[in-house]
Amino acid sequence: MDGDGAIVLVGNVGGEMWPAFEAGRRDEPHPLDAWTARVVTPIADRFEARAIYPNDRPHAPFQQWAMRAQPVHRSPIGLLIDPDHGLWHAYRAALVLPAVPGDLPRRADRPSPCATCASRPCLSACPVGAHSTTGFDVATCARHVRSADAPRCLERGCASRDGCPVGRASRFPAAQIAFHQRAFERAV
Ligand code: B12
Repeated sequence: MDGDGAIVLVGNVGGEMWPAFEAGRRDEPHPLDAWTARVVTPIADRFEARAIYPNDRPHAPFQQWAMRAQPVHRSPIGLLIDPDHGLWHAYRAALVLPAVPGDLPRRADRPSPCATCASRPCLSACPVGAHSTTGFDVATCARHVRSADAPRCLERGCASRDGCPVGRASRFPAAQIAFHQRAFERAV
């Protein structure tokens, strides 16, 4: 971050977060956001940091911060792609630190896996063609997700995200995929 401070991003990769969330989950609105805040707040307090969350308004530029922090790149479908974990990662919080710690890891320099992907299955996998080189047609996606039409993207997850061959070992478990799809269905 420019200026005196630093931003540390907190994220999840693959399914490793899910058992901890399931164990700490409560019956409350936005349970993942609420659980994240319970986990992150004491850490932020310890470092005298301010916590920002991806769904805070106005939206903070998490993807831009992430591209500065680690070798992730914009994929053709908008999600950032990680060379090892593909599309199976997300951001849960950002800690705004009052000073730059001396031991922050340097950003590694690795090319985007999309640069050598000729077939671009992420752009052709959507059953209703919601992803294209011109952007993401949210309304078309939402209509299909809410319908009873096959494939049932609501339970099975986004076919475009799943169509990417990179980082398959980090694919989210079924329960995590279904949770995020239901949240997406409510958001759009
Ligand atoms: C609004 C939003 C959406 C909207 C997008 C609306 C639209 N017209 O495209 C909706 C609700 C549709 C959406 C959907 C999803 N989203 Co979303 N979304 C956000 C959110 C909350 C704000 C984006 C924003 O405006 N940021 C502010 C600008 C200034 O910051 P930015 O970094 O520059 O943001 C850029 C991106 O938004 C990008 N962008 C443009 N078009 C699209 C389209 C898609 C699909 C995505 C993901 C990004 C994207 O352009 C912006 C400008 O540069 C971010 C969190 C955040 N705070 O960034 C998550 C975020 C971008 N989403 C994320 C995810 C994972 C998803 C879903 C896969 C959720 C799911 N179902 O599991 C889906 C994708 C659905 C699909 N089929 O592809 C992740 C991406 C992680 C990654 N690896 O990159 C983020 C970062 C949240 C997180 N917790 O990590 N999302």
